[in-house]
Amino acid sequence: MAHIHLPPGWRIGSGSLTRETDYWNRRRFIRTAGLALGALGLGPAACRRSASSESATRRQPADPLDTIPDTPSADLYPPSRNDIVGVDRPLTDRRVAATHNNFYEFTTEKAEVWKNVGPFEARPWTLEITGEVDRPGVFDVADLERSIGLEERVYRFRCVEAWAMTVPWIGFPLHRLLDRVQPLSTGRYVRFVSFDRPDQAVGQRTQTHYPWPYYEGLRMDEARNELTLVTTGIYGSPLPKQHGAPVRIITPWKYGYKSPKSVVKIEVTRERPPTLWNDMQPQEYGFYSNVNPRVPHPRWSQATEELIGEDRRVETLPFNGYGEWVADLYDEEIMSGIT
Ligand SMILES: Nc1nc2c(c(=O)[nH]1)N[C@H]1C(S)=C(S)[C@@H](COP(=O)(O)O)O[C@H]1N2
Ligand SMILES: [Mo]
Repeated sequence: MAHIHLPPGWRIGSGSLTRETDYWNRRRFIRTAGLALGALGLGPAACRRSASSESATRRQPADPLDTIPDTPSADLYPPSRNDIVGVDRPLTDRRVAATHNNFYEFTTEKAEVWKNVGPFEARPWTLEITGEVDRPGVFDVADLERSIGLEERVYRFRCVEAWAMTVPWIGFPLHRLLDRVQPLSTGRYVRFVSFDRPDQAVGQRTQTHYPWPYYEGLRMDEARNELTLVTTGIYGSPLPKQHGAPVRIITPWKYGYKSPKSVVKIEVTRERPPTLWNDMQPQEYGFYSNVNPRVPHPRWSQATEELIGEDRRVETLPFNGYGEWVADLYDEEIMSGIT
């Protein structure tokens, strides 16, 4: 089968490509006409934008690390490291991580995301917390960082495409935030919604076959697990925009797409919320999406992974190595297939 839109360096073993985008790129190829019309329809928005003032941050960044927004809570960085979770791998190079991103609101080209985030205004930022909670509210992210406090945690991170990195995230456990809003006993799941700003995110304008905004979800016990991190920084600094500034979720035992970036809303729900990748491709992406070397993706093996920037492959660990923290949350049925 012909693969369209090949990025360099992502052929694995058999020559099959391990990309979440493949399916949709094939569809896009077929639907070129429709896409072109979609792009034309965005003319007026583009005109409006060029009329507004072009500040330095809106231009194409000169450097991949030139994408950290002005952060009112910058004085909190770097916080001290919390070592309750050990890690046995060297840290991924900071620049490698900052130039190898999945953030489809901008582009599906990993190496190009940082070049496209200039117009994205990531600070100031508010997070709405709503749904089955006693004290819903709209919270300023800098206020949350200051009042809850920050810590650094080094976690392995595993994308479903079989690449992995090891990075020092900064943030606080999601359970601390949930305690603030006091979920009701009817709240059994947590839903996350990313931003919807086509005027600031070129991929949201041009890739109209994705159901923006990005949405994800966790079961309440997963959300309250000690490992689940509300993440506002990486490598000692606030998050660069390409990593999901100013606030994203990290669940290190799950495939990377369960870590929504630039989240604007957290909703506690009674029912299991739909998730973007599961809605688009249920045969390939489930709700739980725990890292599991036993269950291959329909288009590639999950037995090993490539450490980005290191040019080597290692065996994939069940739950990405975090089984002692999370294995008891799941039964065999959840772990036996694409769930
Ligand atoms: N809003 C949003 N969140 C997202 C994505 C995305 O495209 N949009 N991609 C996901 C995927 S597939 C991965 S692997 C990680 C990548 O995070 P990183 O670029 O910081 O390494 O972000 C996840 N969160
Ligand atoms: Mo991913």
